Amino acid sequence: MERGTRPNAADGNNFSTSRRRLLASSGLAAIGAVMGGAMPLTRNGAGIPQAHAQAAPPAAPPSAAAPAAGKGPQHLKYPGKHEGLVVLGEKPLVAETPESLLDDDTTPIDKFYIRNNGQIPEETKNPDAWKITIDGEVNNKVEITLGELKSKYKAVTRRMVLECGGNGRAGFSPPARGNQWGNGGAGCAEWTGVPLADLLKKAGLKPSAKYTAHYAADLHLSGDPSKPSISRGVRLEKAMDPNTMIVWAMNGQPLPNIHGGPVRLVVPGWSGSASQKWLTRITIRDREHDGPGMTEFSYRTPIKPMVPGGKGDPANFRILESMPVRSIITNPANGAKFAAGTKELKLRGASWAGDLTVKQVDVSLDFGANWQRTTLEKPKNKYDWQRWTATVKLPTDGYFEIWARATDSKGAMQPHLAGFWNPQGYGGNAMHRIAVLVG
Ligand SMILES: Nc1nc2c(c(=O)[nH]1)N[C@H]1C(S)=C(S)[C@@H](COP(=O)(O)O)O[C@H]1N2
Ligand SMILES: [Mo]
Repeated sequence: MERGTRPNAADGNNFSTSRRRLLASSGLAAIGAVMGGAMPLTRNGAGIPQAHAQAAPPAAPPSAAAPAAGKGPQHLKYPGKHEGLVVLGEKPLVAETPESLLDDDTTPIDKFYIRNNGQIPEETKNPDAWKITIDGEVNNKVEITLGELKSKYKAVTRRMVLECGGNGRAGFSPPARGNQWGNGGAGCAEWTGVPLADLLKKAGLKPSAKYTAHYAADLHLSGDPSKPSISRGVRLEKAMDPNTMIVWAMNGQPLPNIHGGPVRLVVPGWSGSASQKWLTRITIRDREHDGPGMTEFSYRTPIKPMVPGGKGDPANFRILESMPVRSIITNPANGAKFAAGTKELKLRGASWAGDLTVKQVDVSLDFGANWQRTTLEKPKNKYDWQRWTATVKLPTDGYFEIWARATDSKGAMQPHLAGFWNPQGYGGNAMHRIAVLVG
């Protein structure tokens, strides 16, 4: 299909439902077409999605994006999880939280996104007997049960963002491979556990120690027990950061099985894939890890920018680490309707910036011509997200898009569109946009 004939080619990553529908109907044929033709330019991020232009949006359904004719998003049916979550994949199970469901200061467990790469293991009946091993480039191999970990080490609780490395992927054009996340592959929960550094100190790192390799109990989709479903790792510096934790509780509850219970890693600020669920073993290596999720285009981005839709050379890619700055509008929901004569809107949102903090969040009602600074809260602790609020005046009734744009502590701002295209779509942090109708 030609780019120009794609009816929804202008929809932004926040209007991901129509985009997913588009993807479902066209498959990935667009990539081939684009590569065979002229050099593609990055798609214009502005514009009104069809569903909004044609019909009045519905009053804030939990799915946020306005369903047009045909099938809307598929909602999650999973014990203990909110039905507003949108299924991006069933095998493995992947579900996204619409931005408007991320309106709590602390993301409740039922609203927290789900990302699996393999089979979900059965819930353990005896969590305290769960064993974790630390081996490799250490002086003393450590084998410890969760029960011992809880009783022998000092527990800490921190509110920290967990974000999938592919968050924002739906903004890429041509489409990048993988789950088409809007901005809801993220959540901010209270995690309780011990710093990984405490265990690594106990094990005693050899001078050769450089990198971690994480292993878990979930089976590969194929069922082959010799293949990890995913096995990522981090540089030792990140592993020794006191905020990198082995956790067993989420929002004060025992860590649910679906989120990696009884015990997982939380490596805040970096791609969520490093935060191994159902953690069984950490092997310390003398070089960068090479498990599934560490090679080729997987969680790796180009060293020099590549042609969108082009074929990359893995030799020019490096591993993805800190996530980029992002803000979301959590209230109102995309598609919200307000009574005629409404003079102002109260906006709420959240923002975060990987290893950095957020310096400011601005909002625009006129496609970026004018920006208004929001009131931004401080994080509770490092890696917490920062909530923001704003009251915006409406000049008239009518159709408005609200755009939100965060700036990180180093001055980097969210771009208008997902740039720096890469085959698996990492680093897409286009500013969030919603549409509302007044009157
Ligand atoms: N064992 C294991 N750990 C894993 C994964 C997995 O598939 N298996 N997925 C990773 C990815 S890609 C992400 S984004 C987060 C998602 O955590 P959540 O499902 O609790 O939101 O877990 C990470 N840890
Ligand atoms: Mo992820």
